[in-house]
Amino acid sequence: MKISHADVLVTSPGRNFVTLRITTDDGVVGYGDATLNGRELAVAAYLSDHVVPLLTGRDPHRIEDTWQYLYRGAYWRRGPVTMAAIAAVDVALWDIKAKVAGLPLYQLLGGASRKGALAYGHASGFDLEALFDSIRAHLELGYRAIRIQTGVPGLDSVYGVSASTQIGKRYDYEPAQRSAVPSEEQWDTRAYLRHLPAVFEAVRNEFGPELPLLHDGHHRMTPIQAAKLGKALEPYDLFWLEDCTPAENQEALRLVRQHTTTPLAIGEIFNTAFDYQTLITEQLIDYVRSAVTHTGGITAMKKLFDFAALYQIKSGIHGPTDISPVGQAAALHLDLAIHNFGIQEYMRHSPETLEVFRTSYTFTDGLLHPGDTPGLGIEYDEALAEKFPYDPAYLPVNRLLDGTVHDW
Ligand code: GCO
Ligand code: MG
Repeated sequence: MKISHADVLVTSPGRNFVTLRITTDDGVVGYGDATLNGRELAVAAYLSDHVVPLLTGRDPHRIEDTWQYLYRGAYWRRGPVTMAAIAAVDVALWDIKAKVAGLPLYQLLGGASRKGALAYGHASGFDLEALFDSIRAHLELGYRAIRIQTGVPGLDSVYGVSASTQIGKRYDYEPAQRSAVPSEEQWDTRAYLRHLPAVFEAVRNEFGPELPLLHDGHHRMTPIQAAKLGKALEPYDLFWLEDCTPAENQEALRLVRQHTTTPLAIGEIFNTAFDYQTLITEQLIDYVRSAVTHTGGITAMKKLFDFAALYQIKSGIHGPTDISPVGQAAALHLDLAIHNFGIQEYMRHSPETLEVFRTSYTFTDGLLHPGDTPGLGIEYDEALAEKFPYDPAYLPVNRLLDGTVHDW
């Protein structure tokens, strides 16, 4: 069996996605997600110009060899563009292998370790009333774990709640907007730190002690600020506090860890296991947040989770809507199979997205299941996809109140 050709498919049904489709000489087709929010065309070009020409004629079953060939063979390693491109090839090859075997992909990864993957959704509201309504709506949808984000007094727009409407229109359900340049948001960490504990107190008073609650700090705090927040949130028993610091400086998390027992999740912007080396070996985090799409695919993620498992660290795979249904399906097969599963993010794609990408995954009683269709369980409607041409969209840029650019 040989790879006969591969196509890079760019579409925008509600938001922009890049998909790699690999076809074998006997007509088996595999899909991989290569979407990098706000930098989509860089990955599309990397694939079309430098990866697709290398795939023709290769044996699609040699997944590990192809992964190493693209990673080591490029000489220039790592980085979000390279690793998203490698991920797309890797996931497409796993899709092909599982289709040839006639099995859902999770069976090739060791089989099911659980009934389904506990999912968390995103509740948000500028004020408490809106937040409570959003939590209730998520509970009605069947979610059994919920991330909460609110407004901060004095700030007009805050990550996770609502996008500023200064430029372009709001784009799908997330902060990126369709526009030629990014919008700008404001930030004040001290105001946020003063406000957030009271939000958690109110939510616990209203919804009780059992509901798993999560929160995303989105890389905005210094280590000592993160330590302070983790400590202040301890009475509210968070499932996790996510991305409390930018975390490129892995040693910085020692300080956070010394001061708080609030569980920590990090890694959605990381792209290799090396980004986690200190965090994992020193047990400075509790959950690995990488996306299959941005961290080299199934092959790399399985190794990363096995490494984390040695240190009792669990998975919390990144699953916002900027991961396509292909990337989400890949995550669900891993979630079902690995032993150290923690939780899966599930934001839900728009109806337009789900018409282009038809999925076999299900959400029942708060648990996601990848389905039992051979392969990943994704079909791509190319004719429909072509009706949604690429349209630029960017995540916002963040500034402190004095104008200084800050982590978004
Ligand atoms: C999350 C993330 C997303 C990111 C988005 C950027 O936890 O889901 O923080 O909301 O902001 O993926 O493209
Ligand atoms: Mg996040």
